[in-house]
Amino acid sequence: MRAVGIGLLLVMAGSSVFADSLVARFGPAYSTGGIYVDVSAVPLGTSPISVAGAYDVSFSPATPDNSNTRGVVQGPPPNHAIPIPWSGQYFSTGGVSTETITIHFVNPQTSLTFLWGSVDLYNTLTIGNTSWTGADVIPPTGADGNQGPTGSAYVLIATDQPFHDVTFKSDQYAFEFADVRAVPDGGMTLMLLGGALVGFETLRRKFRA
Ligand SMILES: [Ca+2]
Repeated sequence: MRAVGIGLLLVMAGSSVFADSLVARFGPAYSTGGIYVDVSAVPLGTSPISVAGAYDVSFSPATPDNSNTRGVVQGPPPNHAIPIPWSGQYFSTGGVSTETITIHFVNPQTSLTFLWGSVDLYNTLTIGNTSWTGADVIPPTGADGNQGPTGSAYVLIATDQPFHDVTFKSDQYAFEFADVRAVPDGGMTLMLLGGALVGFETLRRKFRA
């Protein structure tokens, strides 16, 4: 009986009330401020990026790639679609399940926003113990890699667990994203949006196991 009680306590402690929230919409962007991961002037491909005191970007595999098929890319396919309405250079990963792009923020963050698209069901974003896929962004069946304006969405994620690392992964081509920003007021923004969602805009909450 005592063991059962302890077990229940452990289960309750494990099923935390802490939640991660995500909202998504076609536009406009949720923020034009924050810590902006600017790739407009970096070399195409998979060269590591480091901005002192702000962030680092690492690519896995670390094998150099400057063929404009993964890493920092520009323009339309073969292997990626331009996030709409973005122009200029952006990130793209995928093709093999072990391929990832990780952004490490020097200081802990609680909110992230970026333009995701084209959104595919097999795109996965991981922050701490929580992962999101394309199915969390454009419901219910819209995450099909549509390369038109309804296939990309701005997302805003807030968490009560400060994080340093954000990992983008895709089992197939491709997870394309741009305009990545760590923003300080995401939690408040999510609270406000929670009462005023319109159109396809969705609020998803996830609870950590
Ligand atoms: Ca895509």
